[in-house]
Amino acid sequence: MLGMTFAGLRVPLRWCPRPWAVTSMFCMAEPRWGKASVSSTWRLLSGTSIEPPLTRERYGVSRLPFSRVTAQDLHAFQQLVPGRVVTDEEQLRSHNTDWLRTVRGHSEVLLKPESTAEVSQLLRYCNERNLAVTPQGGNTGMVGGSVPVFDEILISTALMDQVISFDNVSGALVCQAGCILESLNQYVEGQGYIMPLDLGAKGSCHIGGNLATNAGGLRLLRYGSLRGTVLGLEAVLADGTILNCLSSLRKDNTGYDLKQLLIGSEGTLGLITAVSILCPRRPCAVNVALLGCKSFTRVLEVFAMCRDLLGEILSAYEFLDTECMRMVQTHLKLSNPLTDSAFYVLIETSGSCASHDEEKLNTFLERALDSGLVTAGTLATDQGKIKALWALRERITEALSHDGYVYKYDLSLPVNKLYDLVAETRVRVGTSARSVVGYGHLGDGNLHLNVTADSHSDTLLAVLEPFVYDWTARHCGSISAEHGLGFKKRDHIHYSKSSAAVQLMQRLKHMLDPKGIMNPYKTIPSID
Ligand code: FAD
Ligand code: 2HG
Ligand code: ZN
Repeated sequence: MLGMTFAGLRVPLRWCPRPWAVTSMFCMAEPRWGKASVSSTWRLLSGTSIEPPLTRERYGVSRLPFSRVTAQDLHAFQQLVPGRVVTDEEQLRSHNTDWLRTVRGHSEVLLKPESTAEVSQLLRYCNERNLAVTPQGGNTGMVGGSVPVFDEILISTALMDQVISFDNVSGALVCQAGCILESLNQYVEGQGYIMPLDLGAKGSCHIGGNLATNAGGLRLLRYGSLRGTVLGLEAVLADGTILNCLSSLRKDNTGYDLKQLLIGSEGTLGLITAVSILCPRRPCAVNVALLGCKSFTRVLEVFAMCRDLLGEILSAYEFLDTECMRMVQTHLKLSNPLTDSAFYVLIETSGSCASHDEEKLNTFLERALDSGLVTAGTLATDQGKIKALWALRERITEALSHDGYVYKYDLSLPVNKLYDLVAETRVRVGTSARSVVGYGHLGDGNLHLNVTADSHSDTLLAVLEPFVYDWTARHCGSISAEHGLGFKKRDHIHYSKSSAAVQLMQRLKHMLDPKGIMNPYKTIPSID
């Protein structure tokens, strides 16, 4: 029986009789895949029911000269999607406001197509009439891209939720864009596979929305970005043209790879209607450890050690600071299984051979403790405990939304500089913020810097911006690692992209959507 010292205890690896609150538990765990219910993240998690001011008022935006919806338009929509034209103000309310409750439009109509043909007819009509449109999936986006700024027509993928095919030899899943990520994961799990992406919003976000934002999430370290795992997609362009690139081939170098244009385009180039995606095999041995570190330098050293000693079985390396832990404890009543630490690291391993993973994990944990890089830790033993550990990381966003108004920054930075920005921001804002927290996908070099305050304040915003963007550009980072630009960040694109790149984006946009009806005011600055 292997054993090791951890938090001063010598604990055999397969032995874990202690209650969850005890810090040292070394056991190989059941996979965490599966069982999770399709909870509505939107309903469960959004922090406050208070409506934000209208976007046009808070941000002083001018409406572009699109047509306004008339009774005749509503009649035409009824012909195209009978019984699926929503105009009731109460029903529209949650679709007009983002999950964070920071931006609000005033669309008067939401359309719910069920098929690609219906989307095509709707967009052709809107384009001819010069009516602006906002595609909407689960409305969990973080940058204000999923809700209208003015009265754009909402086109929801909620009723496009059918799996089209699944190849249980290759793992290629083809489905409509409105399938909820968590439902898809449950579906493919039944066949021995998992989805290549996972995020805290899985209970609400749609796979089409995931592609449209090129969502990263918790499995990117292992399975890579959607740009690699998406095999094909189908989209409808502004004029109603159906672009069928729904291939399930691993290799296809015939011409330009058009799907890549749509991935991460945030509804500005077309509406994604179907997706073909490669699912990895469900790993049969999954372990999750939560470790405490005294400093961020140690977090980095543990990461290097992890990569050396865990190699191919490392599937997530996430970090959170002590302020994040305080947030989930205070607002969500989650319990910290460790003694207080300045930093916490959540490590997941996934492999196909439990004994092999066990051996590797033993070596790693032993070294991490002996070297003093880690001060405390716990290894989850079963599905419930694995979920409890993940909750401490996954639910930070939700906890923050209970803390007040949240200023969010989602940055890619060289890992050795990553936490310096949090420390500098803390000093800079002083007492004008409630909290400044840092967490994220450290294994991917992705920092989530969040600042909470009593309410939205232009003064605090001016303290934060352009400081955060300048700092990021100076360190050769990206101002949008995984959430996109949406409404809130589009005018900051120049911090991360050259003028030549932005101009080419504008020309592509103009070519695909000459009237600019697709999600206006978002992602790239308009040409004028
Ligand atoms: P929406 O929010 O509805 O839309 C997002 C954007 O995509 C909008 O611009 C919209 O117009 C466009 N869009 C939506 N559907 C389509 C379509 N079919 N065709 C064209 N355009 C479309 N993101 C990460 O990257 N990593 C994370 O770890 C992560 N965790 C999160 C955790 C929580 C609790 C929350 C609330 C959000 C999180 N996000 C994360 C944000 C993330 O972008 C989304 O959750 C998700 O990818 C958006 O999907 P959605 O269906 O909700 O899209
Ligand atoms: C996460 O990694 C999400 O939890 C959300 O990307 C990050 O709320 C945030 O800033
Ligand atoms: Zn993230």
